[in-house]
Amino acid sequence: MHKNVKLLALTAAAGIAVFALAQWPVKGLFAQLGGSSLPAGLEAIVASRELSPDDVEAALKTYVPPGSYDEFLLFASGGQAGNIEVIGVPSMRLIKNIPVFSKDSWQGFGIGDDDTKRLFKQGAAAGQIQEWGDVHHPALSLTNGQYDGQFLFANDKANARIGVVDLRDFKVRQIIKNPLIATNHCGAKMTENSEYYVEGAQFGNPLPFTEFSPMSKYKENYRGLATFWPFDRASGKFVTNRSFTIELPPYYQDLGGMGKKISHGWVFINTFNAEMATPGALEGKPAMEVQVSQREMDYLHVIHWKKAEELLASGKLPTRTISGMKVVSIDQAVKAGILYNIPEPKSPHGSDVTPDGRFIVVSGKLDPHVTVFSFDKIQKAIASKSFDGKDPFGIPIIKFDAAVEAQVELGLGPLHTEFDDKGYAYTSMFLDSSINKWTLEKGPRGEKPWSLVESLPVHYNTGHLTVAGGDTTQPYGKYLVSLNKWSLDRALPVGPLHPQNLQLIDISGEKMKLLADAPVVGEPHYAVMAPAKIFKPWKVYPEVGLNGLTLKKSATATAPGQERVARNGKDVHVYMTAIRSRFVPDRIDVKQGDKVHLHITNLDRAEDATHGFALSAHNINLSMDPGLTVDVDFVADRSGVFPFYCSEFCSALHMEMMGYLTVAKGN
Ligand code: CUK
Ligand code: CUA
Repeated sequence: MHKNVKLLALTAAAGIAVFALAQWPVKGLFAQLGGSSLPAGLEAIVASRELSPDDVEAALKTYVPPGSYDEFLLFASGGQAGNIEVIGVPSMRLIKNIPVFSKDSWQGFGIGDDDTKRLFKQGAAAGQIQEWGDVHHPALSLTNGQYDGQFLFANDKANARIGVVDLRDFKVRQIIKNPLIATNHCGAKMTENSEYYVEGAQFGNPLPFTEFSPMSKYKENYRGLATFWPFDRASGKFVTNRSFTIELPPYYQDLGGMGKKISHGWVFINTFNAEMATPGALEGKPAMEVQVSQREMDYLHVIHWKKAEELLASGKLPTRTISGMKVVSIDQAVKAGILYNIPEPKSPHGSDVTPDGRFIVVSGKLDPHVTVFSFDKIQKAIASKSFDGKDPFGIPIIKFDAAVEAQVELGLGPLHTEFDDKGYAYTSMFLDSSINKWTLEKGPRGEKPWSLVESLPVHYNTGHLTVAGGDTTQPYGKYLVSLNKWSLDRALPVGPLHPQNLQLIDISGEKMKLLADAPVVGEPHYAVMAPAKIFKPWKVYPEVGLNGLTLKKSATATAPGQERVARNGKDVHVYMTAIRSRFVPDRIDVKQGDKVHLHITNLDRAEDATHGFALSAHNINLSMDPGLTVDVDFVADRSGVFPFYCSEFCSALHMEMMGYLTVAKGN
């Protein structure tokens, strides 16, 4: 069956080739395949759909026949939708949504269950539960600088939080909130062996942000920072009480590039607003966009975190505790030789380290070049104290000329850079709306070093781009996805809010080739892409009665035959099971004012036999994957009769999988 499909595709390609020979200028694929005969019908399809040879090639390259799988998985940030979308490449089909900071009623995430309540509580900001997030930078866990397929991390820019997704079941296990800062940005990048997740602040604020200080004291009292959160692979969690923070100036810390191989132990975080401007439009101040673009140069923070870690371990680096966080002051960091600045051109954004760890590529949004710094030169400059004075906070400024390796003129609005397996770099050009391919120190095909090779238009205003493995020590290459901010004419009109547009680009050949448009939900920022085969997710949970958050046997798991209702004063505990196609018990009779604790165990062991639990008028929908026990608490505060039912169509008798909650009037 499968073989036949492939055979058909091949014959189709060959057939189309003949047709193409007759109709269009012959190129690439068509030239190679010419001479075969065209199966009946295909010629008509190509003609009626007005497909060009390029279209047909793109179709054949992205087509994944029904029942077959994609080669890569793309984890794309959903931006202010607070989620991560899992997309198959090359088909660009959406395979899964992972809710991280925002609710998702399909997965019963945040729709009443106790586990999400606990998660959201971990992520409370200034004491308030936040039910959404702004995901910018997904990151995969690393072993020796390469994706290991175990964990996925995502930052929430809006609330300075980080979520951990366990890739055994593609679910969130932990949300942590940085108590010092209101917003974060850089982070989302792991050190080489997932020792630390590095979180950088975005907008300056007093430390902690819950302390008020007037704007007029911005320089004195506001700060930025970088927090190093140790990750414990065994428990799959951040060990928050072992974190350390390096205080930074109140410039806006932006993207960070993580050192690799020879530069392992260092992180390179760019900043903007070295002007330290503050808003005040009504007081006659220029707009922030004007104030923040005054200077020719901002600063790239160069941080030796490995040395900080060692000095902290031996008690040689003094810290103070703020809001429970261990903080190294700027002064101490400078004294210890773990913090430097390098000037970087106008409104920097991306900071990306080459796979060999030798170069750091930064892009100034208002500079037509990308600037390439050499790690080796940075080390020499530090050793020989090749400094250009200090910034207003006493941080030594490494001489630009002493650190720079090359400036490559690429065009307008360079943002982010990634690398392929052949030695090329690719930069997203926001203003030019293109992906620009360029050479590093060697042109893989004999091109000039440090020079633009090719520019491919994208639609439109690309933000990030991602190459498969493009931020690791060993990129896979083959595909590049451009994550575009505007879509304009790229999708059928569906109202003034357009879908965002991802574009798949084939980078395996000499020339880049645009293969597909893929509209998505939410603002796409960064994405990471890895071969599907490195992921080994469970098909069902390994045992029955697991708690979905701890993955340990739930204290409230209920075995078949053990279903019961246990009343203790006003607390009513219902130990329920779900199996195709019934709930036991299927009637819950309580009095108004009772507190109901439902504990539902899905006894099914079959793959995909998920049950839902939707309770009318109580804002509750649970999703119980096979093996899970899910808990929900609520007060039966209104009298009435409320049906509940399974909200997953699980069997022929799914419609009958229901019950009633009856609430008698209290007295
Ligand atoms: S940022 Cu969105 S395009 Cu938050 Cu990574 Cu550059
Ligand atoms: Cu269980 Cu439908």
